[in-house]
Amino acid sequence: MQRTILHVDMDAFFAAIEQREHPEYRGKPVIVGGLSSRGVVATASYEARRSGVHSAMPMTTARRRCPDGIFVQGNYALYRAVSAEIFAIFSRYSPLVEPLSIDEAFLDVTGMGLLAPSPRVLAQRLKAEIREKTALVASVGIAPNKFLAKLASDLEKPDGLVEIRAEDAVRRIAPLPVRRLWGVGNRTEEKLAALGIKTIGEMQQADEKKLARSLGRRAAHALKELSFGRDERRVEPDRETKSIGKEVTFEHDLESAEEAERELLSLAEKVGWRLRLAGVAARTIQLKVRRAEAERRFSAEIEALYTRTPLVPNATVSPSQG
Ligand code: TTP
Ligand code: MG
Repeated sequence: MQRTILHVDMDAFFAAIEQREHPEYRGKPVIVGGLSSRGVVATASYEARRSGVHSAMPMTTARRRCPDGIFVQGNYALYRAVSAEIFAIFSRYSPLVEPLSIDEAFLDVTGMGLLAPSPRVLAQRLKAEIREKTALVASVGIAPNKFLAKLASDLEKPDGLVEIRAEDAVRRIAPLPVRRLWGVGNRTEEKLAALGIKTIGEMQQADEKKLARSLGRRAAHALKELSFGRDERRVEPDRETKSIGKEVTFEHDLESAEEAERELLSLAEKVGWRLRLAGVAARTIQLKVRRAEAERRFSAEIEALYTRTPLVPNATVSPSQG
């Protein structure tokens, strides 16, 4: 049966809440995040994004790019409360709501024909209700599966409402960069570029056997499927937490691999504690290292550290640079 999935994602969530709370911030570049010299940007209003400010950027860079910005530490208790309000609205549109983060979710609205004459009208009502009740703006994607719905919600942000129909999917997504495919990060993107694959359309044309030699059979197959807009994953409302982690930002750079190793051990202990507390085991370990912009001296040593033998059987250690 053809499914109808909505992906809803709030626009500039933390920054939009700040602009709602402080009318004098409206229409201005607002940057929310850690304000210490080591802070990072949590998010930025669309006005600030025009100056090149974005999530996860060091706050010092954001200040340089946007000297006239309004910089705020943020009120996380308020953001969580607003998130709860939004999820309460989602639950009025479908019993199948899968939260993805504080401001986004999948809604399986298959067979919700009684609620609205079409999925588009349903999505318009959802957006209107969010706006009325929270004075915030959401972008919505409508599609026959999760992958396409998430992609669609992002296409015309902010205040987007994009529907990708099954019959148009292959053609609609062909011009987009391969990065849009789920699971394609920096490293895969590079490997694909080496094979001359930059767009989803080129992925559609690619020879799967050749792809498999570079990426492995499973990844090659998964990417081929996605490139044709095929994705069978269900919306899982009661999905449990899939990851447990701990991260810290240091006031001063770590100066040696020994120091890095000590911190790593301490982080690993904390994560281990949380895993035991939750009574779960993990399969994949991801390590995120942020390097000082001007200071890359020890990066090779640290790299050697975190690409060492995986800590648990079957674990994959995937370094990701913040
Ligand atoms: P996003 O939905 O990724 O970003 P956004 O809502 O600010 O902007 P948009 O969706 O319009 O592109 O994340 C939701 C919130 O999560 C964001 O407002 C702040 C927080 N966040 C972080 O704290 N750090 C991050 O690196 C990211 C990406 C988000
Ligand atoms: Mg968002």
